[in-house]
Amino acid sequence: MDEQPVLVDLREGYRVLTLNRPQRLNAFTEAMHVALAAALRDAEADSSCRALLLTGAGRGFCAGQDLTDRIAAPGETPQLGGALEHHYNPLVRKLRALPFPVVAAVNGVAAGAGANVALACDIVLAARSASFVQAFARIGLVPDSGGTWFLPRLVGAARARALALLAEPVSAEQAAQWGLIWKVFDDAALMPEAEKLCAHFARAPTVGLALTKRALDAAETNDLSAQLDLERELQREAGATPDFAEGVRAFLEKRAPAFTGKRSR
Ligand code: T3D
Repeated sequence: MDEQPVLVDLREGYRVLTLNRPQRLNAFTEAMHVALAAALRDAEADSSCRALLLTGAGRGFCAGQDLTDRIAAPGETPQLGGALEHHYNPLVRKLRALPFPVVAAVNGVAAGAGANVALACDIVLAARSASFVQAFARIGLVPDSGGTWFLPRLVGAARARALALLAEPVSAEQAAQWGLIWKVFDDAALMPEAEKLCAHFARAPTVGLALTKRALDAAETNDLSAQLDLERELQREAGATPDFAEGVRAFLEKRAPAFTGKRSR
């Protein structure tokens, strides 16, 4: 058993979570899911945490489900629905719903659920040597962890189908050109850039950003009229935060704002 399948590092205003099974390219086990879920809960419960950075130890980001846990005995039928219900789906829902930005620093290959967990993060950065593989088709599975939802929205129907049906790796450069991810950095620059981004978010108007995440997620299903109503409600909430008042004051006083990320006046 791995000592610590997820490493948690506390920084000023944000946390770094590192998937830590490098010998298996950080493939998910039950223990890793449990540790990651606990780390996400702790981050959410900490009011001083205003951003999260998710990365992988060693040369990979995450190779999806650890397939050594899926070797079926003769006559046994694997029950994969349970793993999705109890682990992968709650993980993706939690990443989307966290009330602060989540940055993925994809340091190497991201395959299967590992690729889609990265895509569930708010901003995806990747090392030039990284790649993204919808590996499911190679083993007879369906893209999960939101893959069938994220892919067409991010890269369009034609590319989504080819990626899902062929399971060909996409380089980090190609992923950025297609809009699958935000930016690519030289390998050595990835973590400094990702930490810089999180440090920026740690000083940002956190509540406004959390409400923006909610608005963008809801826009996937709302029609324009419903979305306008939602924007009105979320703007009411954002307008009541101390950070809005500070943002306006700072603008008028021609100085940098000192946002606190606090919820209400
Ligand atoms: O089951 C459920 O709960 C349902 C949910 C499923 C979600 C999923 O994620 S299904 C998809 C599972 N993942 C995969 O199918 C990917 C399998 N891995 C690969 O295709 C390749 O390893 C990569 C493309 C990711 C990287 O290739 P490469 O050549 O850079 O590395 P490698 O040599 O294949 O891997 C290095 C080691 O990691 C190797 O071990 P070894 O030989 O050095 O002892 C390899 O076996 C191990 N490894 C990589 N991925 C996995 C893994 N071990 C277990 N499970 C893995 N997913």
